[in-house]
Amino acid sequence: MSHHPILSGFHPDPSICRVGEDFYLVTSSFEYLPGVPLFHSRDLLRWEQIGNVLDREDQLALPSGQGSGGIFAPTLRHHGGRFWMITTNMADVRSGHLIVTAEDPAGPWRTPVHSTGAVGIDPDLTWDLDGTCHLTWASGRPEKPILQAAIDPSTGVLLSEPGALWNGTGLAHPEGPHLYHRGSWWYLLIAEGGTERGHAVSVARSRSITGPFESNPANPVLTHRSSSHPVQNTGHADLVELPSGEWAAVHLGVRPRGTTPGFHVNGRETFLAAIRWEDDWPVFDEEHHKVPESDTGFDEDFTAPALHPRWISPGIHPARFAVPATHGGVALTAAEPASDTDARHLLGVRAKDAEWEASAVVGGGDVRLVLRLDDAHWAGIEKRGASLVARVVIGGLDHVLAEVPRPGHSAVTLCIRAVEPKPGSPYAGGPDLIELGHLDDGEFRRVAQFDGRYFSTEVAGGFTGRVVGVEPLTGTRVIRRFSYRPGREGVLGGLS
Ligand code: 6LW
Repeated sequence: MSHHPILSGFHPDPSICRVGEDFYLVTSSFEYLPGVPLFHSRDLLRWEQIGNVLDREDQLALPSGQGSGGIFAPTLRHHGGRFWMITTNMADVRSGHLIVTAEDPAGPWRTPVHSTGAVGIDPDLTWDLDGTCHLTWASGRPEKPILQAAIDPSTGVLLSEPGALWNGTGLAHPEGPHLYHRGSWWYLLIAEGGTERGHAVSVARSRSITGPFESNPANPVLTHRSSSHPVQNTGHADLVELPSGEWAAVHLGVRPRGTTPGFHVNGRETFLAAIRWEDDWPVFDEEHHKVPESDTGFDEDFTAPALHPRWISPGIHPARFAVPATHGGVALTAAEPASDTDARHLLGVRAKDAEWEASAVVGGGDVRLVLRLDDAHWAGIEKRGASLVARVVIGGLDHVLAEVPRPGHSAVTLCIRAVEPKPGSPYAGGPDLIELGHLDDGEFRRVAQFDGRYFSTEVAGGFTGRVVGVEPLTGTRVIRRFSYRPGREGVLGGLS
């Protein structure tokens, strides 16, 4: 298996569909807005983000502080000349799943309808050969974990009583169901074991989309549990048939580093596998595709008329507080009342690499460049008045690591780096070392450093991953430029 994800950074619960020669993929987004990032590819290896499905307030509004609530696993399908996306807003889970549709995947997507009466997570839409649409989802109830009902996807109205479809193989948390038709079989693919180190994918088949389903004797068909594989937690897969008639799978995985239990910091990422069919059962071939390292670096001067879809904010659409600045850059207006610890108006991007450097050229006023897992696990370098303040918040701990005079010139380049810890150093057991500082004529000047394990999922918990971005602390502050550079280019070497 290529150890490189096709989507690095926190892009969990992938769902894929194909129209002609074009592949489209969505992932879950939790507390961040816009929700459900959407990607396009023609070779399954290189993906470009073409938007976010839930990019308007009339589609999705999330109260702040959702953390790993908000938008859970989506399913993306194409039927009847239209794209369909279904997911669950955990802040409104009792209303049922949220369904939107569009002709153009880049949008606009319609205002959602809800599958009232179908309560749970991980919804899937599949059309039977007679055109009937079936909603299948995870109930969260161990006695009937996977449920199904016929549905009108344009209204969300259930057209049959929900019924139990399959209980899985007995592992914990049967979820993430998807259905596929091949030959004379219907296949039901699920995730089991929980999204941690025991994660797995299992499959059953039936002559009918409504079952009864028989379990594959070779289950699980994908897992890395109890292995030394560098990619762990593999599970939550979705299959797609290629124009050639071959099949492929996308699934989530994590890349832990450091001492036991291993710390993954960039969330659950999306990986690719080929599918072979043996005795009419799918077999995951993880060695087939050679996935290249993705080019994750970018420089943003905010001159484009609209923000790039990579920009996200917890609990608020970025357009609510980020507007083009008069003389270039982007103007970010602080929340009122601001919070001294919680992200209220953070404009951020997903961290995607083992080593990276993020920098922001900021004008006057108080701003924070922050590396964040959630409101209780973040490290920041703040420009406050005449000082630069390096600070960490971990659980109830809120600690200033160091404070130094800020550089004299009007624009300051705040900088955070994630670097491999030096062997034998006090940080060697962690996944990385977080360095907080600023760039002075391109040279990194460190103000403080901290063990990166405290900004990992194994410490913080949750379903997201690291996000790095800028938060205005007071008033309206201009970010003239933001750059993210992966460390593999060697640009981080040799700096203090
Ligand atoms: C997702 C479910 C899961 O909906 O976690 O562990 C939820 N698996 O499939 C959030 O990713």
